[in-house]
Amino acid sequence: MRLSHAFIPTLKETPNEAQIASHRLMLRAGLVRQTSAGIYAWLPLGLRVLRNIERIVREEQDGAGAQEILMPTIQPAELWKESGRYEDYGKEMLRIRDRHERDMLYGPTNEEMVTDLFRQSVKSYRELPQILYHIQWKFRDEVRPRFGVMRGREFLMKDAYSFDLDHAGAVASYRKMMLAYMRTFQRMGLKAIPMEADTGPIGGDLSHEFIILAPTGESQVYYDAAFEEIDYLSAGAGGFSHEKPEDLARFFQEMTTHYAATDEKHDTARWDQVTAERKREGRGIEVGHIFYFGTKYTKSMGATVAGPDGKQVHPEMGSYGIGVSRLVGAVIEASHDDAGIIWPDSIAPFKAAILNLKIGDAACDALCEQLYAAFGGNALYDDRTDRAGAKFADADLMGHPWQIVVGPRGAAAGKVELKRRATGERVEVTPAEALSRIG
Ligand code: 5CA
Repeated sequence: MRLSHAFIPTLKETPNEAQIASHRLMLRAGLVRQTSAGIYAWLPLGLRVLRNIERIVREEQDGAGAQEILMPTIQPAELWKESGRYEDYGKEMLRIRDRHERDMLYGPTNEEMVTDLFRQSVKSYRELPQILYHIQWKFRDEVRPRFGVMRGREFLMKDAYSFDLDHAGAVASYRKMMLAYMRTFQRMGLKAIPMEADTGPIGGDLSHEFIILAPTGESQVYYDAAFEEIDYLSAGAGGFSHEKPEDLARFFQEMTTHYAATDEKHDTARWDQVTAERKREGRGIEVGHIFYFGTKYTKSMGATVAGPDGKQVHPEMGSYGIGVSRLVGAVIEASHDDAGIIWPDSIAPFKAAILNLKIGDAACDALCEQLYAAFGGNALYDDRTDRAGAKFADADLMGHPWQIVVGPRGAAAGKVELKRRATGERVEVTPAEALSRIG
């Protein structure tokens, strides 16, 4: 993308309404714009990040054996009347009436709808287990939407739903999803800690929140630093495979042995047993939440399958959410400095920015064009006629992992300056060397 014609409306001033770093930076770097309270339009730079997060979430869900579907945002009220949640959900639910006076709603979550799809089609225990997921916009009429996309009213969620014949199967699905989550967050450069949680309006009796530390988090959290040392991605010794039940058991054991709790579940007696240098505490942001609730929905909505003995049984369910749009803000909370965003490579909107310090200089222009072509669309080319200082500031603000700075003196000698955003480290290299380092 060429910056001279890109729709990336950066702001010099800090917007008044933004109270936290991620909200400020998302507005200043031109990622999003608010269109109503808690509702945002995603502009090209923000959308590219959102898509990258979606891609990682999707790869890990697929890798764990979940199947992608796409359910609508608008749901019929009848389904929610069946489960009993139509009244319970209260004012958070946006209720809509269509031209035939039918009660509809903008989905805040999809337990009812997925249970309906399941009961229409799955008839035998032989078809189990099933894990279905989608990545779809939700609406919750939050009392206090705030902090930009972190607590929006409309937000993008990945929600998965598991169906198993019995409790043991449901527990295996729960553990599989938990492992997929730890892998997902690690790939985004986040240290997310699973913490036992309350189940709230989703219901059930087993639940974990996935929390990352950030000063602006909404709850106080406590955990053992042991979590920070675990590598969920390595397949070798110590790695976990979601296909082996013994690995899943070992994984779950590890996730539940080390201490981790939010304020509500904090146990000072257990916390006192964690040695001082391993204690981590601070504010936490919830980026995911998983629930096991057994037959809550299959019973209330009459979903059954024929069991091995021919008798009808209600499958056991769990649901598994990731705040996809919230993650954009959460990653920024975890990774920024005074100058701007610092994107992890895996979700950055572009691999690199190319800064042409002298537009019109034949050597600079030629070199930049050559580099830009080599990225095949995965670089942002700053081809504006602005001063160098403005280009540096915008590149830092937008947070590209790499900056390739092309000035007239260097270009004449066939050299560029390569800057790593995270460390500030700069080296003078040939364009070929810059490309190979960026990879
Ligand atoms: N049905 C279950 C799991 S699929 C569910 O809805 N869980 S949830 O309510 O915990 O939401 C899942 C995730 O969505 C949360 O962990 C959070 O990361 C994100 N989320 C929830 N509410 C909001 C909101 N108002 N704005 C942005 N993200 C949100």
